[in-house]
Amino acid sequence: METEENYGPPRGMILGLGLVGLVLAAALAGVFIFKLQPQITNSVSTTAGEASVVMPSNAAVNNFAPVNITVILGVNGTVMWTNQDTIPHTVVVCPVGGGQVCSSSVAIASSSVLSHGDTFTYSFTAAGTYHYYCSIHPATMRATIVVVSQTSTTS
Ligand SMILES: [Cu+2]
Repeated sequence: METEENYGPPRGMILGLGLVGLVLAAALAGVFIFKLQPQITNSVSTTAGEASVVMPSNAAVNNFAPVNITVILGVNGTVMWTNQDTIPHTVVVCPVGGGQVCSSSVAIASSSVLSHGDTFTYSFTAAGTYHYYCSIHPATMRATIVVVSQTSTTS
């Protein structure tokens, strides 16, 4: 990214255009993936910031989306769930090794009842495989977040 030193246009302009291009490319890629792969089951997000999971329309049948994601500690280890459904849902995160549906007494995070448009955010602080579920629809709304440390993703 440091190859523009000897080119004519001001560096600020190049950086600005580059950033705009990156944002546009990311947005287009996101739309492309969303349109063509709605069944995606495992999403590895490396975008800095919050990782996003939604309860889609008819989530009691359709489950969380994506149902499995992998996030990176220190990059996007904070996950935000958004209820896009018209039916209330919850998020109950079980500890590593705690199973897919754990009791509320051992859960490491539990949302309140989320109505349409409500969000719940949780920041993971340790690597591991975390299962979570909706306490209102525990039989059908079950999903997983794999949290990896940043060092395990650099080569
Ligand atoms: Cu639910």
